[in-house]
Amino acid sequence: PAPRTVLLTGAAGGLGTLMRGLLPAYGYDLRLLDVRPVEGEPDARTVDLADRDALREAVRGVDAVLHLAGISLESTFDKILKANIEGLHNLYEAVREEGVPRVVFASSNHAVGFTPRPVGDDPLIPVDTPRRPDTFYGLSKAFGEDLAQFYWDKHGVETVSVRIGSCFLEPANVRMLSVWMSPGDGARLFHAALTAPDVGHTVVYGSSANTRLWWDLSSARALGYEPQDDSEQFAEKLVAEHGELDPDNPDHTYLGGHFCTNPPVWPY
Ligand code: NAI
Ligand code: 15L
Repeated sequence: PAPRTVLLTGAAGGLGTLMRGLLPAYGYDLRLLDVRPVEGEPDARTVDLADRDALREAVRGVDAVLHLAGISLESTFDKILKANIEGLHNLYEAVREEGVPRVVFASSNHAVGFTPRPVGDDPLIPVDTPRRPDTFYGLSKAFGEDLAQFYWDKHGVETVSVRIGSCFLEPANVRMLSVWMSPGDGARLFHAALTAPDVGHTVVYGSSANTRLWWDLSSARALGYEPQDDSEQFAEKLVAEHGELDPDNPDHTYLGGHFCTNPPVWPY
């Protein structure tokens, strides 16, 4: 049966806000959770991923968890350890104990950020490319994918790990022309990840069908995802502003872009 009640963690964040706007149209009844209050949502649960009891209560009775909560930029190892590594373990323990069948995990392109971007006729980057995290943040996403595999093999909890590119209203730079996921395609992909049968643990890249794509979307398409958008509509303006990808610029060498050299830092 298609999941109906979904716990959306990280509901106060940028992607959480976009998805709580878009996913109800697919028939989901969203239960919201974040460590911060969620604006305009008095019923949202204010819960830290460190709080195992509250997590267990939050996942009770849901059909799936869309897990977006956590530190979404670079930080100290200690902070990443708490929120993204221990926090993820706490969530999966709650899911296992309460018998929730599926998690959709917001992984990131930064789990493979030091992979050279394809140039010319290079093949698209496959999902089974060796992981090459570009930050402690990316390292926590690589751990998260392994944790998801472990909970499938050991406990039968299914996960789709989505290596999200850049999900914002518009791509903000030339690199994002390759990795952009429109919010509409984000909702389509999460819906596919929540509903496709027998996913075990599946890793997919999360982006639109961009003309300048760097990675292989076939595992996402195999879930039933049909992207509708292409960042190319923004290319002329962005290229005029910033120029094409410069092969001498280290920020343009790797998939993870400036996360490899000078990552944006989590402000809290
Ligand atoms: P965000 O930083 O706007 O939202 C993350 C949310 O998680 C925040 O509202 C924050 O309060 C919450 N959070 C942080 N620590 C928490 C804790 N200990 N307990 C409970 N809640 C906690 O990030 P954004 O952009 O919305 O991303 C959502 C998820 O998707 C993150 O896991 C991020 O790593 C991942 N992602 C996002 C991408 C994007 O393009 N937006 C790209 C790749 C991955
Ligand atoms: C991420 O993983 C970040 O959470 C998001 O804020 C973007 O910076 C994105 O990657 C990106 O690579 O553009």
